[in-house]
Amino acid sequence: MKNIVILISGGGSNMAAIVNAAHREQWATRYQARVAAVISNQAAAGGLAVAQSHGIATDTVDHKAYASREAFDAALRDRIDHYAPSLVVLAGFMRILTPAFVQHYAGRLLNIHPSLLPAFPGLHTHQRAIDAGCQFAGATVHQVTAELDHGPILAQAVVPVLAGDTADTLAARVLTQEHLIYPRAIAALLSEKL
Ligand code: NHR
Ligand code: GAR
Repeated sequence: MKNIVILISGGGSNMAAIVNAAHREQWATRYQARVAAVISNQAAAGGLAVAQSHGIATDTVDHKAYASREAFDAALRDRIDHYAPSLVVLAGFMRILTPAFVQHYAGRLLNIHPSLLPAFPGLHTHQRAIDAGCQFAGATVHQVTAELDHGPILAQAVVPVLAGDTADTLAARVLTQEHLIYPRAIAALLSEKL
């Protein structure tokens, strides 16, 4: 069985979309793959309870308990490797990862970023898209490399920016598309690896 470990920081709706797709599409029989664990850097992340309700193992590695990014990443890596993952999936994970961490998972580390990369890497993507006068916004699934939000693109979805949009209304429109493309991109990757 191939193990998928999902890293979250918050509500975990992308994580839930992946878990639901894995269940609905029977990834276990189709791809010999399952979501083995959900790990958060925030003990209060709402997604942890959602994962537990699906019988998925959960863990917290609190970045505030570590003196440096390197120390946090080493602890996070230990916790992740406990599950011997074939794939590590960032889903609303909010800590920048060190080059050593990224290197350790090279080729098996994915992220979903809420913009049409290469536009708007980093934070506050929706406000930046509105401020720039963009007529379209969206989300990008990409492989994670040491350079933030710059890895090879696996999937994208586009939504319109509508008159009167705020960062929140645009984020909600983008998020509905994230829930479609992230499970699909992971399934495509799993079937490719068979
Ligand atoms: N790490 C690497 N090396 N490469 C990427 O492409 C990464 C990454 C870690 C996370 C997700 C990313 C996003 O999709 C991601 C991609 C957090 C920040 C950030 O500035 C930026 C981008 C992303 C995630 N984080 C602050 C930090 O100091 C903390 C912000 C907070 O806690 O709210 O780490 O957008
Ligand atoms: C998603 O929109 C995701 O793309 C974004 O945070 C949201 C998490 O929602 N990720 C980032 O901004 C990473 N810096 P979720 O917790 O409900 O999946």
